[in-house]
Amino acid sequence: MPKELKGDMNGQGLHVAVIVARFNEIITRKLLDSAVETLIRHGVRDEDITVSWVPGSFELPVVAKTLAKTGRYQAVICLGAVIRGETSHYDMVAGQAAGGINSVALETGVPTIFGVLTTENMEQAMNRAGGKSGNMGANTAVAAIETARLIEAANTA
Ligand code: INI
Repeated sequence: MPKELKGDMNGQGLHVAVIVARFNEIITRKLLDSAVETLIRHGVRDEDITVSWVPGSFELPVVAKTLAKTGRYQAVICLGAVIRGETSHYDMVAGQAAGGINSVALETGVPTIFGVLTTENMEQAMNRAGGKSGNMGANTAVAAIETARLIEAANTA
């Protein structure tokens, strides 16, 4: 029987950093509220969640790296909204945020969750921030807990 490593969805005792971009705050605040609510629903204590605001999605990776390197957090969640209609440098901001966040995860070993919406327009962003397509903030909270627990299981197996 092969051994299976699994991350459970018990958030008790986890310390989670959430970094959120102020750019398009009308969207990102909804992502934040949903992420925090979902973390708490899975047992993460309110006082074990640290929220940091950054100017835009481009700044998410550097703050994520700083927080991940402290060793105080089992997961880091990055939240932002990059909307194509609003900017000509959409591709650069979105690409650098994604690549940077991935690098933080790989360099530090701390699960660093990509919660940056990349959409064509504001309506699509609204749909994914609590509208008809759910809320990506909640998905990031679930991904953070599961990945943190899986890494814990891998390290203790
Ligand atoms: N930042 C975002 O998070 N979303 C955007 O859509 C966006 N636009 O449109 O440009 C954006 N730009 C700001 C960027 O993230 C940095 O804060 C800025 O370039 C300073 O480094």
